[in-house]
Amino acid sequence: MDLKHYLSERKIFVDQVLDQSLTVVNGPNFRVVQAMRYSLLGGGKRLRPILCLAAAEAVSGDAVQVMPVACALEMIHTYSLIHDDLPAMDNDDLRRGRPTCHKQFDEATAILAGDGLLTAAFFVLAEAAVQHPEQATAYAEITRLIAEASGYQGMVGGQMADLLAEGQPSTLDQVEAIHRLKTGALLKASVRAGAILGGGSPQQIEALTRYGEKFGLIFQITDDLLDVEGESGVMGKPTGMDAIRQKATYPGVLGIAAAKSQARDLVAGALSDLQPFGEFADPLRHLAQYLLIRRQ
Ligand code: GRG
Repeated sequence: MDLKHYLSERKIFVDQVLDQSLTVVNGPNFRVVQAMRYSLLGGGKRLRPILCLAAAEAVSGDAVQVMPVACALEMIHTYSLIHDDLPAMDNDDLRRGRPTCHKQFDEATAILAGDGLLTAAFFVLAEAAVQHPEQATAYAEITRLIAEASGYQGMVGGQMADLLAEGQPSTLDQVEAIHRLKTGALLKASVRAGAILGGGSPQQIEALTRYGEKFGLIFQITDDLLDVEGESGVMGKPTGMDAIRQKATYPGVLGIAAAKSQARDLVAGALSDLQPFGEFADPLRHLAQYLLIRRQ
């Protein structure tokens, strides 16, 4: 299959629905919606929505029904990037090739834009349950899953641990524990949510969740490697920042060669999780392999 074509088709679909899900307003809330749209619609690979769609497709599910979940995942991811870029956290000026939200607007607006996107995500999930009462239990289960993955038991908890680990010597176990929460939890939840809403059997949901867990780790290892070896022009953000901030990273604790080898082993494991699935899981197979060669 042509992964590039698949990714660009899905990205167009996701971008259209995101655009419709957050329309321009003329009221007193104009500025915060403008900032939310600036960050939400200003680029990004749409990896979490695409993983969710691809997992639903792997169990022969309906992509349209999954779209509210895909949108919610991207809203939560974008909120996390806006807040991560703030001066109180990573203090970054560039994101997705453009000024970060607080640079384009101001800090207070960026905090509110992040808050607005986080709450909008849960509005979109609840609205889907209201509009599709026959699927209300599935949407409720997914809402719980996404809340857990993005909150203190997941991404927020991982971000806290990551900040605390700055400048401290770390072991591989510590790095893995941080990244399972900070980045891995939402990626894993993206796959699991697609599998649940797509109507997968319990065995299929568990197999895809194992795939999603490995995907999260591979993503973070390759993200850390890109920070060392990537080109900032291609990535739309500065590189070399992990070393400057003394972050806990895979290449930092393992070295570059061993980090690459660990990523390759995890891809092999992810492919074996997909073994029981037919060709409908090809996008997930190619996505895992793509992580090893991605440049952004
Ligand atoms: C502020 C609660 C809170 C959490 C922030 C996700 C995160 C936690 C911080 C982002 C910092 C960072 C660069 C983490 C490395 C992994 C990561 C999430 C990279 C960005 O995700 P991509 O590559 O971004 O999917 P795009 O722009 O393509 O959507």
